[in-house]
Amino acid sequence: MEATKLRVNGKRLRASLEEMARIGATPGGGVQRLALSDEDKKARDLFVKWLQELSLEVSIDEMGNIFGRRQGRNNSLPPVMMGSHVDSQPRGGRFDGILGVMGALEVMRTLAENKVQTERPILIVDWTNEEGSRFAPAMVASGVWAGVLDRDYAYGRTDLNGRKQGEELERIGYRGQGPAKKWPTHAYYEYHIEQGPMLERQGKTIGAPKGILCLHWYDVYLTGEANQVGPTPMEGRHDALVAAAEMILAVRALPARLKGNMVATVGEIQNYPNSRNIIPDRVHFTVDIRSWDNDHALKAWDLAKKDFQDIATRHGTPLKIDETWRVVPAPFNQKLVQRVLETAKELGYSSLPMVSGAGHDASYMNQVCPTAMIFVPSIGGRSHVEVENTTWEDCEAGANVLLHCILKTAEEK
Ligand code: HGY
Ligand code: MN
Ligand code: MN
Repeated sequence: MEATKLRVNGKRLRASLEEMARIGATPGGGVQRLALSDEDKKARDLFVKWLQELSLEVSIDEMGNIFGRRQGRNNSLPPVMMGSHVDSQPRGGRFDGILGVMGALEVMRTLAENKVQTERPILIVDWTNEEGSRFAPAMVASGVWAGVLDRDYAYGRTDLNGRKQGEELERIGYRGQGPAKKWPTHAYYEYHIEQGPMLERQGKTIGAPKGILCLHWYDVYLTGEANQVGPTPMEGRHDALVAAAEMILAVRALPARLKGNMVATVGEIQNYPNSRNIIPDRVHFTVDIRSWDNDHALKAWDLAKKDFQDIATRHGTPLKIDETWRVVPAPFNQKLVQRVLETAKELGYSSLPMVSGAGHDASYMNQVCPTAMIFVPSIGGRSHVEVENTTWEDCEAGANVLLHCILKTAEEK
C-alpha cells in the first residue's frame, strides 16, 4: 500500500491499552503502576513480549530503559526514536505515558504488517520512572541516558520505605547490562495525552506543543518540638505543621506575586509523628515550580526561600532545603513541530500549537536530538487521576499522526 494511505489499527491499539490498563487496575477505574513496582514489572514483561513478537531487536540498559529496534535500509544512519513511559502515578490514569508507548507499538505493528521499509532504523522506547512519584526526580532514566543526570545518583534515590532505585531495578530484573548512554539520534517523537483542558476547550484533535516548561523540584524539611497537645500552652510552641502550613500558602501565592505565567504547587507532605494529640515536630513537603521562563522560576524560588526562613524563625522550626532537581525549558525543533501540524492537516485532523505544562522524557531528548510531541485531548482536562480519559477515536488519530511523522522523518537522508 502507498505509504501516505497507511493507517494504524485503532481496534488493536485500544486492545493493547485495555490489556495494559488491567495491570495495576484500581477500583476507581485508573491504574497504579509505580516505577519499579511489581505492576511496572508486569507491564514491562508484556511490552517486551510484544516487541519480540515483532522480531524487534530488544535491549535493556542499566537504567531499565527498554528499546526495540527496527532495521532500516541504511542501518549506519542514526535512528528515529519514539516512545514514552509505562510507569504511572499513584491512583493514576489509563493513558498518561502508556498511550505513547502503545501508540509507538501500534506504529511498529502497522509498519510490519504492511512490510514497510524505511531508510533509517526506527527505535521504540519505554523510559524508566518518568513520573518521579515513588523515586524523585522525574524523567530520571531519560535524564541519565541523555547524559544530564548521573546513574549512581539515580541508583541511590530512595522511596518513602527507604528502598533504593538501583536495588528495585535489580529486584524486578530490569537493571540491564548496556550503559544508559545516548547514541546519535536523528529525531525523537513523543505521543502523549495533553493532561490539560486546551484541546477540548478549542475542539481540536491534535496538539503540537512548541515545547515543555521548566520543572524545578525542591524538598523542605522542618524540625519543631513535639509535646502533649493538652498541657502545652499555645505560646512558645514550635509546631512544625503550622510553620509548614504558612510556607505552603506562601508557595501558592508565588505566581500572583511574580505576575503569573507560572505554576507553583506543594503536592506531597509527610507529618510526624502524625498523632492527633502530639504537636508535630517534623514535616517534609515538596515544592514544584514551572514556567516557560527559567529565570522567572528561579526568582520565585528565591522569594519562597526568604519567606520560608522568616516563617521558620518566627516558629522556632529550623529548616533544611534540598534543591532536588531542575530541568530547563525544552523549546522543540520547529521543523518537527511544523511537521506534526502539517501531518495532522494532511490526515484531516484539526490541530493546535500549544505549550506543555507537563514534563516528559522529551524534555531530555530535546537536549540530544530534534524533538517534538503529539498531543490528544484529555476529557475534562483531567490527568494524574483515575478518571483520566481520552476517546478511542482521538487515541487512533494521534497514533496516525505519529505513524506519518515517523515515516517522513525516517526517509530523511
Ligand atoms: O511532573 C510531570 O509533569 C510528569 O508527570 N512527570
Ligand atoms: Mn507522562
Ligand atoms: Mn505523568
